[in-house]
Formats: sequence, C-alpha cells, structure tokens
Amino acid sequence: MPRYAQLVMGPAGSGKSTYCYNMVQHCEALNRSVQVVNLDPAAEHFDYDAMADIRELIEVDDVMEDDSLKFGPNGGLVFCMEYFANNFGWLEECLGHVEDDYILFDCPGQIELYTHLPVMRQLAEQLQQWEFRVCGVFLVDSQFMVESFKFISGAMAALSAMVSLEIPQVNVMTKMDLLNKKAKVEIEKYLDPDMYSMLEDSTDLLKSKRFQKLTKAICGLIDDYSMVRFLPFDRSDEESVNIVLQHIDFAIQYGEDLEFKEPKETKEDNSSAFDEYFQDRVDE
Ligand SMILES: Nc1nc2c(ncn2[C@@H]2O[C@H](COP(=O)(O)OP(=O)(O)OP(=O)(O)O)[C@@H](O)[C@H]2O)c(=O)[nH]1
Ligand SMILES: [Mg+2]
Repeated sequence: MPRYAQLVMGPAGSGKSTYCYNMVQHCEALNRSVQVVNLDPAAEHFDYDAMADIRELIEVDDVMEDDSLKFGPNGGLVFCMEYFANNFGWLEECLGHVEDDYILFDCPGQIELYTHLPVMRQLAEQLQQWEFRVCGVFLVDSQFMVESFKFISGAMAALSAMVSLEIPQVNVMTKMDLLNKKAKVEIEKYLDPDMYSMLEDSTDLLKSKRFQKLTKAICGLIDDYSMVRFLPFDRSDEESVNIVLQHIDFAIQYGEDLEFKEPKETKEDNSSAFDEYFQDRVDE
C-alpha cells in the first residue's frame, strides 16, 4: 500500500500551519485520517496536534545560543534543516509504518529552502524511498497577489520550488476570506492568468525597454511551464478546501487502492465547484 504526503511550503506567513490545521479538520469531517508533522524548527505556535515535531530533534534558539556557531535566525534555520537532512532516521522512527497513512509536512517559511538549498529535495526523495507519494503544496498569500508585479514574483517562487523538487505540485492562494468583494473579483484573473495580458499591464508601468524585455521573457517562461494556475483556499468555505484536497488527491492518486469509507457528511459533487466559486462569492 502506498503512503501519501503533502509538503506544505511557501513564504513566511503565507498560512502553512493554518492550512495544515484546516485540512486536518476538513479530513476529519470526511472520516479521513490525516496527521501533521511540524518541520519548522523555529515554530512558536500551531493549532494542530503534531504527530512529530522537528523541535524535538533540533531547535533554532538552541543553535543561536551556541557561541561556537554564532548564527542569526536565518543561518540558524539553515543549520537546523541541514542537521535534519543528516538525521532522517529520526523522522523514519517518528513516522513508523502505518498502511495508507496520509501526512502533512508543515515546512518552514524561508524561501531559500525552495529556491537553491538541497534539503527539501532530499526530503522529497527520502519520502519517496519510504514509499510515500509526495505532492508539493505551494502557498502564497492572496493579499500579495493582486497586482501583476506581485503575481509574477509569487509565480516565480512557486515555479522555483516546482523545478527544484521535481514532484507534482499544487499552487494555492490562501486567506481568500480576507479579500473584500472587489478584490475577489480582481483576483480571479490571477488564478488562471493569461500571462500575455499580464505582461501588457506590467509593461505599461515600465519605462526602460530592457526591463520590458526581461519581464516579457519571465512571463514567457511562466507561460511555457503552464503552472501558473492557483487554487483559492478560503478556510471559511468547506467547498474551496475540498477542491484543493481533490486536486492534491488526484496528483498523488490517493484512494485508488483504498476501500470506500462512508464520509461523516455527505458532500455534493464538486466537479464544477471551482468555476462556480467566484460566481457564488460575487452573488453574495
Ligand atoms: N483570515 C485568515 N488568516 C489566516 C489564514 N491563514 C493564515 N492566517 C493568519 O496568518 C498568520 C500566519 O499564518 P501561519 O499559518 O502561521 O503562516 P505560516 O506560513 O505557517 O507562517 P511561518 O511558519 O511563520 O512561515 C496567522 O496570524 C494566521 O492566523 C486564512 O486562511 N485566513
Ligand atoms: Mg508555520
């Protein structure tokens, strides 16, 4: 039986720990057992019950207090993650081996972990060796995505993680519940964007021809990868949580080998819910 994992990644404060908590709640309502592992050695607070916590292995504060190392918070975090990568045996022991287990890994927010440091890739490879089917879930805060420039930057960060990890990835825009009506309509074009119209928005603002050319090349690159779709995550709307879960399940083929279990609450068919999500919000 395969095992299933979500690597919940994204910049600092994008909502990773909250996503894990909301996803566990949602899965419990569906009578699905999902566990969370905290992989942030600097975590101060999260609402879920962690099945394993990296702080039992190593903590950033301890590393920073070590006078022989002299690290600040970011260097300390990198040190912790490298230490973790050299001690995957700790994680193996914590995980044990439960058939068809489904685990969310709440990762740290330092963006360099997803751009050029090898540890997240090593983790993904290690999980695959332990028979996990792994999906990257890259979160970006919707508050920072409502302008073309910000969107391009968020999409580049997500692309960078996708290229460096080489696992299926679902991109998610979080905190949709915080957007007002107007912003919800505005953001629709960023969920499944046409990079070329976005390019026009950006180039109007750019005076320098060189920057226009660079922006065009970046938009072309994002378009070539066809990975710019973001799913909206609104924790106050079960349907939007369910759509995100369905996409991830599909990416890791969750459920193919499972026996059917009756969900606690009967859900309606959500096949067209993604398209209807915004219409409902606008109609409200
Ligand atoms: N309204 C709302 N607030 C959210 C949501 N997700 C996260 N937040 C808030 O955003 C802040 C950061 O959320 P976290 O879940 O800690 O974010 P994180 O990505 O785990 O942060 P780091 O681990 O520090 O990188 C907290 O104050 C959360 O309460 C959401 O979907 N809606
Ligand atoms: Mg967190």
